[in-house]
Amino acid sequence: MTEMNYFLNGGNLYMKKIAFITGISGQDGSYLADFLLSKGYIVHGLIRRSSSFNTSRLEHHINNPEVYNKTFFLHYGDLSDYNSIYQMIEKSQPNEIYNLGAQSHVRVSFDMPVYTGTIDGIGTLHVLEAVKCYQEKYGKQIKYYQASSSEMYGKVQEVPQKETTPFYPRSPYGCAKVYAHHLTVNYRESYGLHASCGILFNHESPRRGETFVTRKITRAVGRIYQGLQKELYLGNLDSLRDWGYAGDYVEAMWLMLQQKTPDDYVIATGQMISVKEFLVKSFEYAGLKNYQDYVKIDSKYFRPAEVDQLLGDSTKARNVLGWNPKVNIDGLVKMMVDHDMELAREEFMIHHMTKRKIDSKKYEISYS
Ligand code: NDP
Ligand code: GDR
Repeated sequence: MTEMNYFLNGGNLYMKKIAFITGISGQDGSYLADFLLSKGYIVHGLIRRSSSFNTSRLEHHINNPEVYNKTFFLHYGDLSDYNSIYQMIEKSQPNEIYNLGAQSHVRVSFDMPVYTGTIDGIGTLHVLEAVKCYQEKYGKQIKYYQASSSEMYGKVQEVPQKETTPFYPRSPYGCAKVYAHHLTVNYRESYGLHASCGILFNHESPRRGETFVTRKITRAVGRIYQGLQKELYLGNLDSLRDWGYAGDYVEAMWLMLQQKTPDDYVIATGQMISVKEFLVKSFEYAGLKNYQDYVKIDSKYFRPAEVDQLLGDSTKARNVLGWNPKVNIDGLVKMMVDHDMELAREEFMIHHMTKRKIDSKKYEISYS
């Protein structure tokens, strides 16, 4: 234990809280790491070995010598590998675990159903089992957060969806998340784990993966504006989603683990718009009036079964956790388009300086 593990408050010395995050290199994991470090936590994260860099969202911590390997640590492991999970828990001795790691792309889950089930379903079981074994061995409680999803509601049984709405998943991803959700509830009821599920509706940001529809759109807007891309290929424009801002949603995860009693909560804005409306808002905000001039439909982006609409009722989270989203849909569009206009401007400058020919197809083709 070094002085980094303690903090002073009112003349008293306190231990810093320790958090362990799976999926730390993803959108939510990176925002959660920022949030917990700002609250004085020591943060440990699981990353996968990859042949290329997969830590770009964490560079600000990795490049900060005040933080890296002092209050912010990364460890190699994989959700498919129980051993790596248990060892990491033993090594970091966390107070809180946030299980955010997943194959999180719904369309891809139809191509890789077994892998998705293994990571999102059995991977969750690995973490829960490791927490249970650690608690039994050391007698120390670890609070557990499970990244459940609005995709569990799939073919929605009521509108809006709340904690008591029955699940009807429509993809291997949704099915795996239902299994992981029920496992978490079961470990809470069977072994008394302080385990909570956040049923989060879609949340986005400038750090959103570029094959999710909102980011795919805002990236294209920036590149079309700069003349780097001519067309944007999309699938179903009629789906309706309740889109919020990821920065707001990670706060809700943390609030759940600060409660005396574990429970499950819907986290959503309560506003729903279509993919088409998101398109119009993004193109118009950038000053590109007619999205139809650029957008083409490609059937490869359709899913074998679609989730037509998702709208969340987060009354419970607002009342019990005191959680409220700060960013609405227009704020989200502005934040993402502003960011991606700047990114595309930098890309254009690189083309300009290196006199490299612009290959618009390079930006137009994506797999999901
Ligand atoms: P991302 O896809 O951005 O991040 C997923 C993370 O999981 C990445 O760090 C990824 O690592 C990691 N991961 C993938 N496979 C494995 C594996 N086999 N072992 C260990 N880690 C793995 O997802 P988000 O940040 O958007 O979402 C976080 C969680 O919340 C996920 O569980 C997702 O299903 C869930 N969720 C997300 C919602 C959203 O709208 N964003 C809504 C509801 C739930 P790498 O960087 O190497 O790929
Ligand atoms: P979703 O997000 O499936 O809701 O899952 P995504 O952005 O992939 O799709 C939203 C809707 O847009 C339609 N769509 C397209 N989607 C993608 N990815 N690419 C396209 O070109 C395209 N064209 C239209 C989709 O059909 C869909 O209806 C996200 C993930 O973050 C999950 O991990 C999370 O659990 C849920 O949100 C809540």
